[in-house]
Amino acid sequence: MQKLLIVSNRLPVNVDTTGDEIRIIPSVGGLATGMSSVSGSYRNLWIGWSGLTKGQTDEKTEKAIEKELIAENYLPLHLTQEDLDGFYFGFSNRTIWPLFHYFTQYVQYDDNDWETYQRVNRIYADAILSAACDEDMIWIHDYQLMLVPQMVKEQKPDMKIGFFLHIPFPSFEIFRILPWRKEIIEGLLGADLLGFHTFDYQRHFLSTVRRLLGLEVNFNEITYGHRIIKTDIFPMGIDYEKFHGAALEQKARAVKDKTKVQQEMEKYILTNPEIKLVISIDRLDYSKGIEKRLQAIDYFLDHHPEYLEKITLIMITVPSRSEVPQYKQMKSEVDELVGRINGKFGTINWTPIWYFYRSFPFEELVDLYSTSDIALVTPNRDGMNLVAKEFVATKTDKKGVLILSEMAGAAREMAEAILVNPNNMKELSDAILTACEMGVEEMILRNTQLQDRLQRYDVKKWASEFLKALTKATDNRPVLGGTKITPQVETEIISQYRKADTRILFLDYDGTLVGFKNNPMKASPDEELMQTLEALASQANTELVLISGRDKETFDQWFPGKPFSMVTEHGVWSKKPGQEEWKLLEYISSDWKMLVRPVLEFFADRTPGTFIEEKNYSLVWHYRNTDQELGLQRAIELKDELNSLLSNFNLEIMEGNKVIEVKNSGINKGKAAARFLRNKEYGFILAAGDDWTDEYLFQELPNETISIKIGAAKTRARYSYADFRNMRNLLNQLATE
Ligand code: GDG
Repeated sequence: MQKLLIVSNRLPVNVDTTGDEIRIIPSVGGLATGMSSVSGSYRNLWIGWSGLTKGQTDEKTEKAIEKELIAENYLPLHLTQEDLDGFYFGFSNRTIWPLFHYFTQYVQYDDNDWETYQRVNRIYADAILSAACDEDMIWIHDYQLMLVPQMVKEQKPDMKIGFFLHIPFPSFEIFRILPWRKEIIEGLLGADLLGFHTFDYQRHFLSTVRRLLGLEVNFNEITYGHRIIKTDIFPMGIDYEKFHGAALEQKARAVKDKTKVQQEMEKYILTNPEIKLVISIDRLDYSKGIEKRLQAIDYFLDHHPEYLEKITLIMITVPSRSEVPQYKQMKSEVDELVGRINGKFGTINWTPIWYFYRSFPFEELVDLYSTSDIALVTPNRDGMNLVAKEFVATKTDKKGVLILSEMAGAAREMAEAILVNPNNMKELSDAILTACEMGVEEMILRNTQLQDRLQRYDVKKWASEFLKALTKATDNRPVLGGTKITPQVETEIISQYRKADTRILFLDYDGTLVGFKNNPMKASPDEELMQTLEALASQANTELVLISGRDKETFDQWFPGKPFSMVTEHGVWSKKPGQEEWKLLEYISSDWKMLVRPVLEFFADRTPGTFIEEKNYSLVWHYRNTDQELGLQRAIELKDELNSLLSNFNLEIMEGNKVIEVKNSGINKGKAAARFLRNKEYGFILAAGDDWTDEYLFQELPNETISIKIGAAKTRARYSYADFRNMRNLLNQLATE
C-alpha cells in the first residue's frame, strides 16, 4: 500500500514520562483530525519533533519513547536545545513569522539562525528520505520546513511532494526584504503542489516567483526547469461534527454533569439575565490583535455607557513562544491593559473582562464557545483562524454573532460574519453594538449559511482535496524538453511521411518557418518558403495548415489564394483552400480591450522600443526592440499586473517570443487544430512551433503526432530543432517526393 508521510515541525502527540510508564497522548488539533480521516487510503507515517529535547531523558528512555511512537506510526526526530533555539524560536518565529504577518519591525536577521534553520530542515529531509519510497506521497506542513521540499526533490525527483502553508504568504514587497528570499522560494519549489488558504496568498506567492526568479507562470502553474509546479487554494476547515456534536451533548447534560466552567457561566447568566458574553480566544501572539481588541472594548464602554454591567469579555490567551522577547513584552502589556480597563469600569458586581492566561480542556472550550453570545476574533493578520469557525460550529440553536477581522483568511469564506478592520476602533465598537442588538432572525439566517459551508468543507474534506490534487499533479507529469532530432530521426520521420496514405501538417509561422525581424511586418514569406509550402500542399492526400497568432489581414496579404488552410489569431479564424471568406471559429467579445489597452500603453510608454499591436480579438505588447534585460524585467512586471487585473475576466495572458498577448481564454491553437481531426483519420500528423502558444497544439494532438519544438526550451513536444532553418530543411525534403 502506498504510504502517506505527513511532515510537520511537531508530532501531534505529547509524551508523558512522569509516571512508571511512557504515555503517548495524542493532541487533538485540526491537522491530526484531517489526517486521520484520510488514513484509510494510505499507510500513514507522521514525521516531526517529539517535543522532548536531546538529553532531557536518559538514552534508555529515549529509545523506549521512540519505540512506542514508531509503534503508533510516528517517527520522532531528535532535536537539541540549540537546534530549537536557532530553528524554531530563532529563524521560524523571529524571522519568518513576523515577516509573513507583516510585522517587519520585529523581524530579526541572524545568520546563525539561518544556518540552523537549514541544518534542521536537512534533518527532516533526511528522515523523509530514509522512510519513503519513490511512489509514496509526502505532505510537508508550514513555515518551519520551507526548505525541505527541495532537499527531498533533489535526491528523489519522482517522489510526490505536497506543501501546505498555514500562515499568510505576504506580498512581494514584504517578502523581498528577506536576505534569504531566493533560497526560501527555491526550497518551496521542490514541491509538486503548493497549497495556500486563500487566493491572495497564492497570488502573492506567484507574483514573488515571477518577480524574483523570472519564472514563467500560467494561471496557477509554474514552469521551473523541466518541471511544472501546481499551486492551489485549500481553505482549511474544522472538525465540524466534533464541535457541533460536543455542543449538543453539553446542552443535553444534567446540571450536575456539566463542567465547572459551564455551571459558573450559567449561574452568572441567571443572576445577570441581560448580560452579553463576548468570547475571545487566541494564542498570546502579536498577530492576533489582542491589544487593539482591548482598546476597542475600552472605547465601546466609554461611548456606550448603557452597556456598563451588561457586557462581559471572556478573554483567553494561551501561553505561546515565551522564549521570544516580543511575546514576553506583549504579555505584560496585555496584563496592564486588562487591569486598567477593569479598574476603570469595574463595579462591585461586575468585572468587564474575565482574563485567563492558560489553555482549557476541550469540553470547557466548547462550553465557552457555545454559551457566549458574541465572538470577537480580530487578528491583525491570520493565515486562516479556526477559532472563528469553531465558535460558529457550536451554535446549535444558530444564535450568536461572529465579529471577524477582514485580515484573517477565514474572512474570505465567512462573509456572513460582521467583518471589521481590526485597526479601526470605531468600526470595532460599532460592530460590538450591532452584535449586541442583532435580532434572532438575522442571527439564524447568517449562521445557517455559515454552518452549511463549515459542514460541507470540513477538515476531512480539506485533507482529501489536497491529496487528490497532489495525486493529479503528479500522475502523468508533463514531460518537458523534446529529444533533439538527429539525422537518423529525420530519416525516420521522412520515411513515415512517405509511407502514410493521408497526412496533415500544422505549421506555426513566426520563429518556425521564418526568423524574427525587428518589425513584424518585415517577416513576410520569401520565395523559397512559398515554393515549399505550395509543393507540400499540392501533394496528394496531404493537407497543410498554417496556424498562427497573426491577424487574418496579414495572412490574406501574404498568402492570397494559396492551396493550404490558414488559422489566425491563435484559433479565432480559419480559412480553407478555395474559400473566399474567413470563418469565425469561436464567438467572442473584445469589450475587455478598453481595460487592458491603458495598461499596455503605460508599459509601452515607459519602455523605449516597445509597441502595441491590436488584433481583432487580442492585444499584443512587443518588446523585441528594447534593451533585453529591461524588456524581460518589464515583461515580468506586466504579466504580474495583468494577472491581478484579469482575474475576473475570461482572459488569458500568452507569452510568445518577446511578446505578451492578452486574449480571450479557451481559444488556442490546440482547439483549432483538433477541428481538422474531427471527421478524418490521418496516417501522419506533424506539428511544429516555437513558442508557448504552440504548446496547446502539442498537448491537444494525438500521441503519435510528430511534434517539433523549434528552439531550446522546455516543451511538451516529442522532438526539438535548434532553429527555423532546420525545420525548413525538413520541409524541403518532405516537399521533394
Ligand atoms: C496556524 C495559523 C491557521 C485555542 N485555545 C485553546 C484551544 N485552542 C485551539 C483552537 C483552535 C487552535 O487552537 C487555534 O487555531 P488558529 O487557527 O486560531 O491559530 P494558530 O494556532 O496560530 O494556527 C492560523 C492555522 O494554523 C491552521 O492552518 O488557521 O492562521 O496561524 O483550533 O480551538 N484548544 C483547547 N483549549 C484552549 O484553551 N483545547
